[in-house]
Parts: sequence; structure tokens; C-alpha cells
Amino acid sequence: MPRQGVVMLLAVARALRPVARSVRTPVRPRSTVAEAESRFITGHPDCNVTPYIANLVGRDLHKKSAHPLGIIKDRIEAYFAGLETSYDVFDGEDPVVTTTQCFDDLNIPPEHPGRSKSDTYYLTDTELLRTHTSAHQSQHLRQGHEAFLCTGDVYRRDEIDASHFPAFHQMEGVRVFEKEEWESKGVEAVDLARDELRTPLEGLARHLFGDVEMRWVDAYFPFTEPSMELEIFFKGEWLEVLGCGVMEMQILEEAGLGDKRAWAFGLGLERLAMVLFDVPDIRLFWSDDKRFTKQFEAGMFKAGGVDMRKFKPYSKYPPCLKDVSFWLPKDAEDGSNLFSENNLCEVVRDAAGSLVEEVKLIDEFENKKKGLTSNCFRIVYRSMERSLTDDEINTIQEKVREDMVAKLGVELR
Ligand code: FA5
Ligand code: MG
Repeated sequence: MPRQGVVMLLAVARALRPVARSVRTPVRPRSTVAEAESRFITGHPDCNVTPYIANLVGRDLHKKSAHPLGIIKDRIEAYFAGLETSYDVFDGEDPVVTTTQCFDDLNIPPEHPGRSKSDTYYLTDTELLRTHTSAHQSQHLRQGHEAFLCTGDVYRRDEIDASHFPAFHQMEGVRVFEKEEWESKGVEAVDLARDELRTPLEGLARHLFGDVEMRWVDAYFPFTEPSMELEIFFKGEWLEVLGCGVMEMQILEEAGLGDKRAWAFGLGLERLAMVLFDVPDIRLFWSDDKRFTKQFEAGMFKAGGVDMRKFKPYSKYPPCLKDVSFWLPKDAEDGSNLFSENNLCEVVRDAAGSLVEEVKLIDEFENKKKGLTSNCFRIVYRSMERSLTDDEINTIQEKVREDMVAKLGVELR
């Protein structure tokens, strides 16, 4: 969108902001000019994008050919380029999409938890940071692409640990089939699409992991039927590589392809890169530290990571643990509650950025007399790059505690 349009939208969003704010609405502590002007922090009452998240958008790690995510993406694209069907390749769509693109077009019902503000980053009530690359399926189909790959950064408000980060990268693949293809084979359309899905995706898994054991597991996605996940047995564990299925007809019909059938898949690049390069913490992908970036080079990939140089952790700095105990707020009249684990994680992320490694519930009990529930969470702080000082962690922890009271309505114990 041209800059003018953005400015205008921001102005409209501001004008629409409710005048009478409830007294409980906390004053936002960091209302800087930069924040007010951010494309992502709109001032709309439904906006829950924080400065920390806004700063992750646009890093385009998947486009860097010497970054582990770029290396894996290139490897997958090279595999598809070697198949008979020719796939159009996309990797530059705007991560800001509409609720129509991300959910409605995909048959995701209004009550689906993935739509909630506790799971998803909204800019306004109708615009959000995409939660999956499936958000672009319909648009590419409408534009006439019948076989394509589409990679991008996706965002989910989520728990915090070594394998979850609020931003990660997905690649989507779609392939459409014509009536003649299933008729000439004398099979049902849905069976053709399902069978035609298995070979290239199993081939992809071998291209990445070498000669591994694989299995197909039934799954559920609102936009495919049947739906499956492909798992591989790697380093002693079953690992989910991708989700896929035969696209629901409604999606094809709305794209003007009602007489065709298609399969689609979606996979996460971080999960693959973590196991193939031995990267122990998902935050490392976002590091600019030369000790990380220098270890990777374009095209260095070898199937299964065999004979491939692996990531050597440069050192593990000591963690700093902080526990916080508090009484949960009571539910509001409409049953809603300011506190949720995801909201707590957001508060911690906003104060600590990538210094937070894990947030976990370690104790919970109910005081029947008071009618209140107490939680104790452990926050693990650790830098990937240096030792942390007590002072800086205490300052962060103090901010977390203040925000927990102001934004989540808890009573600290
Ligand atoms: C989806 O996002 C579907 N859109 C995938 C799909 C596309 C299904 C097309 C059918 C047809 P899911 O939420 O399971 O599904 O995520 C897909 C992949 O993203 C997973 O297999 C996993 O590799 C990766 N992934 C999911 N959540 C995370 C996370 N928090 N961190 C890192 N990778 C993740
Ligand atoms: Mg899944």
C-alpha cells in the first residue's frame, strides 16, 4: 500500500478509537513517536502487536541464501524445480493480511481458537500478521497459478521455550489437477489428488533427510479433506515435517476453479533447520552474532545432514531464573479474563525481547476460602551472546511484574 494510504488508514484507526476508555485500561508505558507511527502498532483498540514483534517483521531471514532458513528453502525449491511439473515460486508477500485471507477464504470458522486475540497478532479488527502461509493460497489461485510454492514469515502468540518463537517461517505448496487427469486414470478426483500428493512429498523428505523411515498420520485442517501429516524417524524420534491434504472444494470454487481438484501442504522451516543443522534454540535464527551467521554458507546442505558441517554452539551462557507468584484476576462478567499464559508471555517478551528462553507454570493452587487461584511461573532468562548481569535482569523482572499488574490484572503475592 502506498505510504499515503497507510497514513490515512492510521488516521482513520485513530479517529475510530473509542473516546471513553474504561478506567481499567492501563496507560501504555512506552508510547513513543516511533511506536505511534509504526505500520503495525496502529492504535486500533484490537491492536496487540508489540514493539518487539513489530521489529521482527521484515527481517526476511528466508531470503538470505547463507542463513540456515534460506539454505533449507533453497534446497526445497531446488527439489521442486527438478520435478516434471513446473512450480511458480513466491517469497515476498506482505505478512500483513486480512481476516478474509487468513481465515474466511480457508473455511476457518469464526469460533476457531486460531482467530482469537490471545493466539494471533492483530493490527486492526480485520488486519493481522499472517499465522500461516496458507493465507496466500486463494490469491495465487485467483491469479491463475496452478502449481506454486510460497514462503514467508508467520506470527503466532504462543508459549515460550527453546522450540517456540512468536515468529517463524513456513513454506506452502499447492498443485491443481484438471478433470482429464483423473478421468484418464479412471479414478475419483479426490483420490487422484491424494495419491499425487504422496510421491512428491515423500521425495521431498528424502531430499532433506536422506533415506529415512516415514509415516503418514491422519490430521485435521479446516481447509483440507482428507488431511495428513508426514512424519519422519530422525535421531531416534518421530518428527512432524509438514501438514497437507486435498483442498476443500469451496476454496477452489471461490477462486473460479470449481471443475478442478488440488492438494496443498505447509511446512515449518525452523523445525527442519533445527534438526538438520543441530541448532539448539530457535532464537538463534534471529541472531546477528557473527559466531552464528559465519557458520553457514549458501548451498552447504547435504541430505540428512550427513557429512555436513553442523552448528557448533559457541558457548552456553548461564541462565538466570526468576519466579513470580500471583493471584489470578477473577473472570469479568462476560467470562473473559485479562490473564492467560499467552498474555503473560507477551508481557515478558515485551520487557525482555530475546533474552527470555522459557516461561513455565511451576505451581498452581486454589484458595477455596478466598475463591482465588494462585499461579507461580518460572521465567528463564538467558542470552545467546553474553552473560547477563543481575542488575539488568532485575530491571526487566521489575517491569514484568509491573506490567502483570497493569495489563493482566493479577495480584502479586
Ligand atoms: C498449518 O499452519 C497449515 N497451514 C499447514 C497446511 C497447509 C495444512 C496446507 C494443509 C494444507 P500447522 O499449524 O500444523 O499447520 O503448522 C505447519 C507446520 O509449521 C508444522 O508442521 C511445523 O513444522 C511448523 N510449525 C507450527 N507451529 C510452529 C511453531 N510454533 N514454531 C515453529 N514451527 C512451527
Ligand atoms: Mg501441526
